[in-house]
Amino acid sequence: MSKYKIVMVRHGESEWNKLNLFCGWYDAELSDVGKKEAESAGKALKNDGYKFDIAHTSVLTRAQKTLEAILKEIGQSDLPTKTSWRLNERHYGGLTGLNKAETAAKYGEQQVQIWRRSFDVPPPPMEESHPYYNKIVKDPRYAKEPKKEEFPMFESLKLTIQRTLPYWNDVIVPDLKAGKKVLIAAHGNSLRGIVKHLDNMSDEAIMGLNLPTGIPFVYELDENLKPVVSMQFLGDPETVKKAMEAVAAQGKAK
Ligand code: DG2
Repeated sequence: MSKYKIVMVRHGESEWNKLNLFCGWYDAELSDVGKKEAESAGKALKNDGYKFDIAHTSVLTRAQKTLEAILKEIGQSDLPTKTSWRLNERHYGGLTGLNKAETAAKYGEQQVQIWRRSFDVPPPPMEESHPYYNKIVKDPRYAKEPKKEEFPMFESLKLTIQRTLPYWNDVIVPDLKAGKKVLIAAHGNSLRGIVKHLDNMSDEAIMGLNLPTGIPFVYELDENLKPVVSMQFLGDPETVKKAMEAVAAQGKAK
């Protein structure tokens, strides 16, 4: 029997999604399309009568602006919100800022597929000479956390899950167990990590999952936090399918 309900959403299209660049911890803004997607996500939630007690989001602007737009649409702009680097996108290391299609043309689509979707093969590290190294490492929002020794220079999905799951278990689950209605606005890969955990997906199965931007999805969980309803998108299935395929295709050489 369903005891808990949680809604998750990947942020709307970012400027770097639009340019098809590996983004990771680079703090890209939402594109105009992304702003519209965020508004539509809010409208879809409003149409279905959703109200929340708490929201969780990452440190990154694209997730926070998406959340803001959603909350505005549902008339809950003052909703208590917790922010954590643990919900950030996976750190794309040395790939950050590279064009996904150009990288596929250079290294092969198979290699890019491994970097984007394998469970435990990490991208190359972000070296100090990387053009975005200082912008990310010296960002004042990371002054307190993550600690120097846990600040990533690259992350596979496995490593992303290792830092996201403690937040799920220690912060989000207690909110659910306290009876709160929870909304998470985060990223393609931090959410894939949570989904893998909830649905107990194999390392192979998670490779095939591409989350679309700006389409909320719902999980209903039983008292043991096992899904009764898994990943139910608030959108028509054909649109969701096409949006997922478009994300998968970002790693194809042009
Ligand atoms: C994308 C995900 O993250 O990229 O970092 O480029 O969700 O923050 O837009 P998001 C990025 P893929 O893993 O789909 O290539």
